[in-house]
Amino acid sequence: MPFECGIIGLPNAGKSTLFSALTSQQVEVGSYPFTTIEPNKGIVPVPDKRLEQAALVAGCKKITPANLTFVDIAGLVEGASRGEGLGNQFLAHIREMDILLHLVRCFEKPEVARVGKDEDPVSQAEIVELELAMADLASLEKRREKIERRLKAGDPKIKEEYHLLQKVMDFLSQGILLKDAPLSEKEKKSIAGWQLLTSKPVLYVLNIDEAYLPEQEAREEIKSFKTWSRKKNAPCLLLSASLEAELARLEDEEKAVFLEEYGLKEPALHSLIRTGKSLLKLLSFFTVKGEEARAWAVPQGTTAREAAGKVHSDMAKNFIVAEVIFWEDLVNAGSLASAREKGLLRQEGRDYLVQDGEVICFRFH
Ligand SMILES: Nc1nc2c(ncn2[C@@H]2O[C@H](COP(=O)(O)OP(=O)(O)O)[C@@H](O)[C@H]2O)c(=O)[nH]1
Ligand SMILES: [Mg+2]
Repeated sequence: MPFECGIIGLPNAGKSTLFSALTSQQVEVGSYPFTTIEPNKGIVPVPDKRLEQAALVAGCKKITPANLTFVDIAGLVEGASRGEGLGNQFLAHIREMDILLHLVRCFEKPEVARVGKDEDPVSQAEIVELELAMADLASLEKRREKIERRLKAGDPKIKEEYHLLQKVMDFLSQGILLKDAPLSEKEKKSIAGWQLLTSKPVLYVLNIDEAYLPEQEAREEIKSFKTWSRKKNAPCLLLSASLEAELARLEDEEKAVFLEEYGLKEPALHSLIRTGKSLLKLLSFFTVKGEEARAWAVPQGTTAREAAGKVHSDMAKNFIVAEVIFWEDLVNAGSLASAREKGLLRQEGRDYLVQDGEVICFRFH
């Protein structure tokens, strides 16, 4: 299953506009356009030039990029944590996501109603984050009741969990999201299973008016939003969703002209995917087998055996050895056979930590 990135934000922030732009955008990787699994879910291939080059020298005709799934989550309204609007249903969707793209409105359009009393982006983002924090507090409250019953029954093992729970609830009550809270690695691991909304990594995206693009550095509300997100140590990207949607409809040549006109280097999708990948702490390894070159996105710290299991569970079970070469060394060698002859393929055991950009041939029984 590809990693899932949920697009959240207030109603009319431009979430659906961005979603359709992202999922209909042809990325220049092979001929694999996005696939829609559900109306609000779109699988987007991760553009990767390294895979294309490795495929070329390995003689693979088919290129299968790694994927990222984007999910357009129905709008959040104030009070969602108390069940307002789509309330609980909406929160359940967010719970399944690996990462959140928090889209914040920063465009003028008098005919499109603003939700939230305050106009400025920071206040809008804070409304959403407060709802997420309240939802977490509500679910932690339920957990606390259960734990208190076990404490009364004299279960000593539960004490540590109870302290952590109190600590985490204190942070939330102070308006600190758990992703920003000073917790130890051990504590983070313990709460990972609690399915909390505010512990998910967040990428802030400011949906700016296309008229602001040339003067974006000068605008106060943009500057203060950037400062706010920097304080939280979170990445923040700027884009115009409606411009991206227009861009997505164009042919390649027209696209280049359009990008230049607005002084943009590339479609926002590319930087979104890059930022998403680094936020998720993912790396890509490649397999070139027969006709197919394929990229696999896995968490940093994945072992050779785990990587094999990603390709096929039997390969992990019957793992013998991984033959590893950095993609660029393969490209320089000209072919897999020549790389092997020159002894450029390293033999690595099951516990070897896979590195980003490696081409791997797995040997198994
Ligand atoms: N000017 C401008 N309008 C936008 C932009 N993004 C969305 N809109 C408009 O805002 C309205 C709400 O957008 P939508 O994507 O449905 O918002 P959602 O409720 O967050 O899904 C629509 O009328 C869009 O055309 C933008 O970047 N610039
Ligand atoms: Mg929508």
